[in-house]
Amino acid sequence: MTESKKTMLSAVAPSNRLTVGNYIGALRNWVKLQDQYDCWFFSVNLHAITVRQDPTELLEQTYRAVACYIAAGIDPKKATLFIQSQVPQHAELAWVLNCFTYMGELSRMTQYKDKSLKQGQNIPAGLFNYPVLMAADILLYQTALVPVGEDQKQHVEITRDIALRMNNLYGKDLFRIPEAYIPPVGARIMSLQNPLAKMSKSDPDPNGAVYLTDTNDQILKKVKRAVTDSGTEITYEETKPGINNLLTIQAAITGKTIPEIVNSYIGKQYGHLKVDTANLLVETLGPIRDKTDELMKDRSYLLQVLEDGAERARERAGQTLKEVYRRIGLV
Ligand code: ATP
Ligand code: LTN
Repeated sequence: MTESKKTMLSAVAPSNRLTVGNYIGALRNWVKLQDQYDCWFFSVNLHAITVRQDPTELLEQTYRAVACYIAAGIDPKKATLFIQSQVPQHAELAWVLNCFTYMGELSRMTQYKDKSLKQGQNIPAGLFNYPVLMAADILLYQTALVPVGEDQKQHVEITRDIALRMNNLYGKDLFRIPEAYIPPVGARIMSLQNPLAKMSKSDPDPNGAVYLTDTNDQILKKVKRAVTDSGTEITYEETKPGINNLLTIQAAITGKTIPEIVNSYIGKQYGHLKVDTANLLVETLGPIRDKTDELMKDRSYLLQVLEDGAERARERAGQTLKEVYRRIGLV
């Protein structure tokens, strides 16, 4: 059955607890699309170490990310769930792809530019090569669709460029050329404290992001304190990034259009919009948080799912890697 379905693959870096940005921009769409595809979702701990991580925290977040996928609605009986470091082919193919990727194209990556600025003098080479490992993640599984938020679009594009380059050299059927799926609404949720910057799980200000581990009370407080704009009327326009962000969160979660939501606030104030958005987030994220906690307690179930997943992943990834080695002339 799964053979006839195209492959969908995506991942989140366990660099911290997941945010509502990760949920709306990525996870939710995996859940929505999962029945139409042969699905592979994983926790990319090798990507997480491109910036310094505390080992104990990293281990915990690596498992928690996968627990979150299941809690958000990914069915582990249908999708293959695994941890990147348990499938050595990712690092192996990444090396090969590194030899077919140009410094110039990597230095154009906006995520690299943003993240390297925060590193001071000593920028890890892994941060620069990050997109190459992501390309290996995707190409190993002959992926058709990669559902991600807008910030990752450029990385899927470089993956396509690398794949096309290698296909031209070694045969058109070596890699399937993947497409990004970017959701029409909610592809870039903004920080609650600075609505001009992307909400990010590694933001040092914990009030900028709603985490999937936050208590109901924390969610309510953070959204009520969200930075909004001058004026009082609730409208969606360029001069109101804070209000736009709250409207977008509501639209993404409820499936209503922005004009519909704006209409429902005629005559109301920013405070109403904040309270409603906060309640909506509590309703949506509360059950995911509780289910994640349950899964984290039942570690043996999670470990079993991941063990099975890693085995399937090694097998699938191994086929592609073997073919790459053969065509390149590697013993
Ligand atoms: P970090 O701060 O560690 O870079 P992050 O929050 O940016 O983390 P990633 O692990 O880089 O998260 O991203 C996981 C997925 O979530 C990707 O598909 C990414 O595009 C998506 N995503 C991340 N942040 C947002 C956001 N603010 N809005 C929408 N989607 C997002
Ligand atoms: N770079 C991605 C995480 C990631 C990913 C992937 C997403 C690593 N490998 C493969 C999709 C497909 C990010 O969101 N920071």
